[in-house]
Amino acid sequence: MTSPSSAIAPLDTARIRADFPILGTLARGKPLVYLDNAGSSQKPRQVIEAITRYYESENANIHRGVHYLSERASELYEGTREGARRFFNARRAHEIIFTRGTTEGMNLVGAGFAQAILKPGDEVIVSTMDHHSVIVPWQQACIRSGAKIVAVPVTPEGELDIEAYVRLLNERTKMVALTWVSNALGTINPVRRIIEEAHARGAAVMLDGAQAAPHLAVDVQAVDCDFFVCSGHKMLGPTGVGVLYGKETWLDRLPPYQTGGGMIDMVTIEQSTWARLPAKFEAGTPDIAAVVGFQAALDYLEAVGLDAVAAHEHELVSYATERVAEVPGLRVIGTTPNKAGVLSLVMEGAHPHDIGTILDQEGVAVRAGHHCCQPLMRHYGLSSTARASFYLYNTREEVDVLVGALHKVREIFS
Ligand code: 7TS
Repeated sequence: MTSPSSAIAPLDTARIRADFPILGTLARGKPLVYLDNAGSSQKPRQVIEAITRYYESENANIHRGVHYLSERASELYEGTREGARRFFNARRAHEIIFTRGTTEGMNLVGAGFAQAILKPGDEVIVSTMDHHSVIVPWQQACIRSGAKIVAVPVTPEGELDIEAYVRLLNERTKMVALTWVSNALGTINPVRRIIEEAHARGAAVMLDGAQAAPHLAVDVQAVDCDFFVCSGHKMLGPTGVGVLYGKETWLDRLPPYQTGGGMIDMVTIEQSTWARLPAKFEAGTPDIAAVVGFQAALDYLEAVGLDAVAAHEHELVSYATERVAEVPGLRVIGTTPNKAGVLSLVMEGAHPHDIGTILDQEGVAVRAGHHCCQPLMRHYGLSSTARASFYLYNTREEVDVLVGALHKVREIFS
């Protein structure tokens, strides 16, 4: 595996764990070993307290009232927009749109392209390793607009076939929508190269950052993506909030996704004009408390440092990869050296759901299933895998518990 810079100090996991009340839970009578972080991360006290504080002393609707609380709530909400701008290094705060999460952001842009950009004969590129929340919105955008959808193939190690990608690009390609970090394999895709190749042919690029934002430092200007989406709940934040970043020039070209209060300029019974960015894409009352809590999550990640998080996960996944090799009949799916903290496993003679259930009896939480990546599973001739996914609060000792539990699975199914 490629090693992270040795200059990065190791994380103080004991101190970090003390911030996460849920990690003290007993699951099935055993200390919880939470390894379903790609599904959703746990929340530090700082996030939980920000949400409580909001409801106890800051709650009102935003952008509407002239009163004290409404001003306070609006300040907090817009403060997070600026916080997210800084966190992802967007040029302008109004290029940050709050959504419910990755899925909603992808649908917003897909629907806008179907309505305003895509024409019959145009092409959209996705990849075989993408999450359904990339594939399905773009597939539907293509069905609606008469454009054609094509997919970049995946190599046996679980990397994108970049030569095949370059061959798929042509002057009809309008959009390349891809997962930055695979939730099923952990593969970190070479997005800089992917974007350069797309831009050279005039295609826009939308990155699914659901698994990138929690685990590595994201700089949207440095990678030069046109759109980027992520989910707060996977990066220590609450459910109900996500970020859509879009370059101003692109967001200005897209029609609103939802209409109603807060997103208009002028309304008559027959027609309406739209507010400027970002309001144009934020119809109705958003999940204000979640946006407030999200800022506390960004602050937490910033204080720990994304480079330190990435190095910690790299260390854990390398150790886990070594240790699971001891378990007879166990195979890791996705073996590229350049991967984030995801370990997808299959075992001869044992169904992934059985693996998940037996691990659960040991207090170990993993996910078993297709991970919303059916085309990828089909590529491997599998219906599902058992997936352990790591985060900043996980430890080597927890990897040892996982490996011990996998040995039990082996005994039961041998
Ligand atoms: N893209 C990727 C790469 C993801 O991992 C997920 C969620 C999504 C998009 C969708 O995010 P949402 O917040 O809008 O639901 N992935 C997973 C997972 O791997 N297990 O549960 C959810």
